Amino acid sequence: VSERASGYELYYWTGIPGRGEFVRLAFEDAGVPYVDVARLPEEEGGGDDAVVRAMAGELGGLRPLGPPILKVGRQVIAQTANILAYLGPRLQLCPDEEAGRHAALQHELTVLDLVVEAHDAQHPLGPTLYYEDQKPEARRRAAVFVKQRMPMFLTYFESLLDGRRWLLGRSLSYADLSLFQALEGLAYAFPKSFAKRRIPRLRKLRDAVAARPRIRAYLASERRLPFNEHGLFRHYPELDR
Ligand SMILES: N[C@@H](CCC(=O)N[C@@H](CS)C(=O)NCC(=O)O)C(=O)O
Repeated sequence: VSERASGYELYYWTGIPGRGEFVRLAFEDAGVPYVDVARLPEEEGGGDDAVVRAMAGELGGLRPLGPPILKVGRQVIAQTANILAYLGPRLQLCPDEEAGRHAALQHELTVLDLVVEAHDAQHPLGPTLYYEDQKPEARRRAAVFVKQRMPMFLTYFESLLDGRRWLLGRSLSYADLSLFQALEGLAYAFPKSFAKRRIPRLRKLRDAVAARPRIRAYLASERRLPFNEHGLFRHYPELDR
């Protein structure tokens, strides 16, 4: 199947893994081709302008507030968890039955809550101010994040994995891939605090995802964007104490 023929078009900013990465990991693990539209050459319709146009409603359908945005035929779907709930059964990355689908979505939303708190720990006054303009507030909020909130989320996920390989049991779901990405992000942003957590099952899950053949190939490819100080997870050593 050529990328175009699979019909999946992802719109996300070019310079950061961000929330687009949760969607990419699902496609990559499933081995289903997708077009990462903004990362095409500009003469082929790529560039961040493609995302801006999608946010302006040029794809049709419901106008999304922000990326990631998925276009499938004439359907346009936004909100990370919503995109994954749509893709889950189609990519065989969650159970088909209703209870299982909602369990996967519940885990996904919890992972994304953690992601938002990690981001907000570094931007407590909101995303419109630069980190440099909210450093004292970030120092206070990040201290609470690494001491209380991050451990609370990690302990919760660790306890879910008691006697299970994946969040839903024997089969991997898109929520496991997202949890992997959240753990990678926390290890990047708060390396010292993260290293101190006693979370053997989560570390095993992280290694198990990274070792999946398609994910391993993806992580080694140029498609995988490194974390950096423009994204959701940033490394500011002064906030990692
Ligand atoms: N809850 C939404 C959040 C979407 C969102 O905030 N996207 C960011 C990029 S990660 C964005 O650029 N939003 C547009 C803006 O804030 O201008 C989701 O999970 O998709």
